[in-house]
Amino acid sequence: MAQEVDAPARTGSRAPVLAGAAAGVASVVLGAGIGELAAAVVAPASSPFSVVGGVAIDLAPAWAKETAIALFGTNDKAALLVGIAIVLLLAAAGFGILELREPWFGVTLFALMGAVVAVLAMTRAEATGLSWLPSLLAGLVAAAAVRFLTMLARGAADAAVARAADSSAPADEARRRFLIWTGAAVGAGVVALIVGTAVRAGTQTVDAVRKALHLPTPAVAAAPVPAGAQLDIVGMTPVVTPNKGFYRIDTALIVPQVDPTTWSLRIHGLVDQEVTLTWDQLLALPLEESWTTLTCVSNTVGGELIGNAKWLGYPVRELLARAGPQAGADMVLSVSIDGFTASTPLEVLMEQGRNAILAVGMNDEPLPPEHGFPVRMVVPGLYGYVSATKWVTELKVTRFADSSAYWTDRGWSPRGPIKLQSRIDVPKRDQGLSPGKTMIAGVAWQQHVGISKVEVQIDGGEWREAQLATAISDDTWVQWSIPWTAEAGNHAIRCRATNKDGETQTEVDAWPMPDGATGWQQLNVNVA
Ligand SMILES: Nc1nc2c(c(=O)[nH]1)N[C@H]1C(S)=C(S)[C@@H](COP(=O)(O)O)O[C@H]1N2
Ligand SMILES: [Mo]
Repeated sequence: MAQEVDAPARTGSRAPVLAGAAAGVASVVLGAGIGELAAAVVAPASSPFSVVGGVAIDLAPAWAKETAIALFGTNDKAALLVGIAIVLLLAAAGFGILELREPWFGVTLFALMGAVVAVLAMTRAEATGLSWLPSLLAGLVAAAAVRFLTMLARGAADAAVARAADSSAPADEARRRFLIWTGAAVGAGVVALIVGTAVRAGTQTVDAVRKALHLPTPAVAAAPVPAGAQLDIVGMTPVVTPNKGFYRIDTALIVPQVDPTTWSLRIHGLVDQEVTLTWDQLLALPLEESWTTLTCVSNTVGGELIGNAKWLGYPVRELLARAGPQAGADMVLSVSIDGFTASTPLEVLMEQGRNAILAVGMNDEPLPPEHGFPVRMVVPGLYGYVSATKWVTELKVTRFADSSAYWTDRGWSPRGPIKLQSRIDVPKRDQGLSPGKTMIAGVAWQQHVGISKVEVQIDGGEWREAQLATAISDDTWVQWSIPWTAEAGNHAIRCRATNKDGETQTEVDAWPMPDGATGWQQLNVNVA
């Protein structure tokens, strides 16, 4: 009997594993909450979660990004954060169990974890002088909490043993104390997390500045959407994508908050003279409107990472001409405030007939924050990863041989002209169809080349030519439709486009990696 009482008093090994795990989890929730709250106050772009997430995004191999987008689409960021939270909770449970067995081990691991994330925070493009603080604080708070909670857990275990030996010993007082403090740690952590998120949304947002903005009247207005560009077919994709529904792809876990009054663009590198442009200077220039359809290189055949908007901006070629690109330069590396970069061929940006712009407006509004406010690049005919830099602050004139961009370093092609593609939008994949007359319709695109023909094939039969709607321009997608008398049964619908150079979309399937997907979309429908 005496032995049984002694053993736990010395080492606490009687305390159940579950108590250690609970202590660890509660400690990390408290630490993370305090860390996020501290970040909201001192370094909003360096919250511990966004640092870890940012590092994970930058280190992730290309196939992992592809898989994430394939599985979660534009919810890939939420999925990443949930993944990080799960890993963190599991690790914390382990640290708690360890601390219970071997005092100071869990404490050390939590403190170390905080220190590592603090160091990582200082390596990020968003780093400011205090970016290390939130993560270090998070680690230290979690370390202190796990020390305290495991001491309570040990006390509870000892009390239980003592009570088993002597039924007159005090009841579950120690156990209650452990549970109350563990619950309090979780509660305080969750509250800190919520308050931190609210504080960040309140203080960091450029929304107020953006809402108060009035963009200048364009010097060159875009022609209105031609009558007949939008097919009147139920379920048809809008030919102009509303800003709210526009696909979003970027590596930013927290949307960069860039104040236009402090924004500037620096053009440097292989140029005769460096040029710096402020927001006021940019808005004072004769701005031009243009219609351009953006497409992501990660878009799979039949995918939805494509959208069309009316952009307002200033031609990049005019700004580059001021700087004077030097002989030998063949690339412009556009740099975002968050460290993202894109490599665009210099000759494409200098082309007279190409609406390659520094955009400030999207569909008659200032750019939405998640689409690059205050300034981004838009280049018709190139995938977004090599042209459409959001929150852009720098244009470095250089050579493909000397510099490489964010995705090129991760295995994607340095150049990314958009490939010829077409998509079936109606009927919808899961739409029930009854036998009889119906319409098949969709969109086709190869920006800056243009579409001359779309054909549709049912069940491997003859290719029939669809009717093209009026295109807004060769820089946008175009809608198409074809009538079909559907008979009962299962059917396979395929489509393929031909561009204005006379080339027809290849049947050969290719994955998005490294320079864009190819192949014919096939939609299987059941008519009953
Ligand atoms: N700063 C920054 N700009 C970026 C990216 C990014 O990750 N960071 N992604 C690019 C990619 S891959 C695409 S497809 C387009 C998408 O623009 P959107 O989100 O406005 O649709 O932005 C481009 N610009
Ligand atoms: Mo993209």
